[in-house]
Amino acid sequence: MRAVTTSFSPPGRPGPASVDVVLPCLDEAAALPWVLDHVPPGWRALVVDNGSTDGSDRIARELGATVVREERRGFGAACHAGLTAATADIVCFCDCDASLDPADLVPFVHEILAGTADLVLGRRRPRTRGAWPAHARAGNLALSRLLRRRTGLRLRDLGPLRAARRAELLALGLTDRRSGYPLQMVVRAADAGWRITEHDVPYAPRTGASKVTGTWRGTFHAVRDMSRVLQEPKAPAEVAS
Ligand SMILES: Nc1nc2c(ncn2[C@@H]2O[C@H](COP(=O)(O)OP(=O)(O)OP(=O)(O)O)[C@@H](O)[C@H]2O)c(=O)[nH]1
Ligand SMILES: [Mg+2]
Repeated sequence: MRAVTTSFSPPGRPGPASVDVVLPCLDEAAALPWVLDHVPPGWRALVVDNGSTDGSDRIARELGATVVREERRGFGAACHAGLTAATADIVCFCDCDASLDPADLVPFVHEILAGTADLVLGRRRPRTRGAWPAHARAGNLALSRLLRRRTGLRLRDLGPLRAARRAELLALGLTDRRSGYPLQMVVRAADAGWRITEHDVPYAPRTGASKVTGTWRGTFHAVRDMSRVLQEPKAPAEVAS
């Protein structure tokens, strides 16, 4: 079983940091061994399962992960259940389909610990032509433009690989429980004045069957949920006392 704390600390910052990695999981039995093997030593893997029928929960448990059960379907419901269950200072998110390497989160966490960013995002760089369907890539680019109009942020992706501090994430009060969750996190963080950075990460073809952006139905729901998030009014600025 993996320990909860990790021994690294950035230069000039002594002491261990604790990191939990939230891994939303719906029928990812084939990908789980690779994903969990790439979680950096000392970090805790929180696999959030809701009704997988391929034994994902059992496999995750056998491989040493902590399994969180979330009855409600939806990507956001899974991510938020993981965030709520986390106890570490820093929480990371990573898809559980082996398209992204959890080890790529290490420099993200260093950046948070160094105090140079509040939210670090991975910009997906496809390794092969099939890794990221054209319609998903185009949709993501369009969303990035809308995000820029809404917040002024110049991001080139809204990637699912990310790191931030747990208490601050909870304080954002995220409400979306479906595909809009990752976008709502960025919009609210930007509105709250967070420093948000983006770094390239390799993006591989997923292991196992596509569920969201690889299908038209999934893409339709994602666009609908995200449009809703972008229509949310900006939270009123806090009155200085
Ligand atoms: N627990 C839980 N996990 C989910 C749910 N929907 C998606 N996931 C997981 O969230 C991660 C991202 O979903 P993906 O299906 O990879 O979505 P995507 O990357 O947009 O598209 P594809 O890879 O083409 O399916 C994966 O690890 C899924 O297993 C859900 O309703 N509940
Ligand atoms: Mg995927």
